[in-house]
Amino acid sequence: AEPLRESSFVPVTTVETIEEQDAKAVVLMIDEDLDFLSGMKSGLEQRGFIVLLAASPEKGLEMFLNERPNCVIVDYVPPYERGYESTQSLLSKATSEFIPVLMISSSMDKDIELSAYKSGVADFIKKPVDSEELEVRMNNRLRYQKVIQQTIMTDELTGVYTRRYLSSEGKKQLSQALRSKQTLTVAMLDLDFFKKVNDTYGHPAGDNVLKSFANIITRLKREYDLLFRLGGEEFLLLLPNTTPAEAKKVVERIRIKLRLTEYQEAGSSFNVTFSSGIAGSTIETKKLEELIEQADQALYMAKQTGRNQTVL
Ligand code: GH3
Ligand code: MG
Ligand code: MG
Ligand code: MG
Ligand code: MG
Repeated sequence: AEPLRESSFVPVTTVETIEEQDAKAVVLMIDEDLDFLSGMKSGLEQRGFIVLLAASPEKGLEMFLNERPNCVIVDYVPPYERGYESTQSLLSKATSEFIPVLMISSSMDKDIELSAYKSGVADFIKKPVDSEELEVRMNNRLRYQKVIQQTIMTDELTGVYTRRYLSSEGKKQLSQALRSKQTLTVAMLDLDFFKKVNDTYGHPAGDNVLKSFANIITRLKREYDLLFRLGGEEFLLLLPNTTPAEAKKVVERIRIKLRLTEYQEAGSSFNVTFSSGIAGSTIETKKLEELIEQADQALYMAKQTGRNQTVL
C-alpha cells in the first residue's frame, strides 16, 4: 500500500475537549424540599442547564460521585442532623476537584453562613431564591470551573485527557459498567523504541510524533472511547461497553494506520510502531487499577514477544 504521509505539524483535534466546552452545564440540586426542587428544576432547564435532583444528602453524595456534575446546589444541614456527614463529605470531595458548591438556606443566621464558607462553599444563597438569581450566581462560578477543569483534564502537548482525569473518569466508567452489567475494556498503547526517535531526530521531532499519534488514535477510535496520555509515549484507551476482542479491532485499526504513516524529519523519513495490551472488566473487577495492571502485563508480553502487536 502507498504510505500515508503525515506532516510533522499536525493540528491536534481535541474532539472531547470541544464537546466538553459546548456541553450544557450539569447542575446537581440536593434538597429535601421537593416543591422547591421541582420549581427550580424547570426554571434552570429553561435557562439551559441540565438539572439532576437528589431528595436527600445521602442520595446527593451518591449522585455526585457517579454523575460528576459541574456545579452543586445543596441545602444547609445543621451539625448532628441526619445528612450532615454526607453533606460535609460532598463538600470536601467537590472542593478538592474544584467543583463549585452553592449552599442554600432559609436561615438568616450569620454563623451558619460563615461556617458554610469555612467548609468550602463557593456561594451562600438565602431562600427564597429565584432561578434567574441562581443562574447568575452559578454562571459566575462555572466560568472559573470550566477553565480549571479544562486545565486539569487536558494534556498540554497532545490535547487528549490526562492521567489525573483518568482517576476520576475511570471510576465513573467502571461503576457504570458494573451497574449495567457491561464490559469496560482498557487498552494501553506504548510506542516502540521511542527513545530512538528522540535520539535520532531530536526531542521536538519526538513531540511531533506524539501529537500525531494522539491525533491518529483520536480519529480512529469510536466516539465513546476515551483517550488519556498516561505520560511519556504511553496512552490509554477506555472503551465502554466493549469486549477485549472488540477493542482489539479498534486498536488494530490504529496499529495498521500508524505503521503506514511516514514521518519526515531533516530530509529523511521514518516510521513508528506501537505495542498494545488489552484487558476487560468482569463482575469481579473492583477497581480500575486492576484492569490497568492486567493491560500493563499484556503490554509487557507484547513488548517481550516482538513489539508492533496487540496482546489480550
Ligand atoms: P519500548 O519499545 O520498550 O517502549 O522502548 P521505548 O524507547 O519506547 O521506551 P523507553 O521507556 O525506554 O523510552 C521512552 C522515551 O520516551 C524516553 C523519553 O525520552 C521519551 N519521552 C517521554 N516523554 C516525552 C515527551 O513528552 N516528548 C518526547 N519527545 N519524548 C518523550
Ligand atoms: Mg431544608
Ligand atoms: Mg518503557
Ligand atoms: Mg515505548
Ligand atoms: Mg513507555
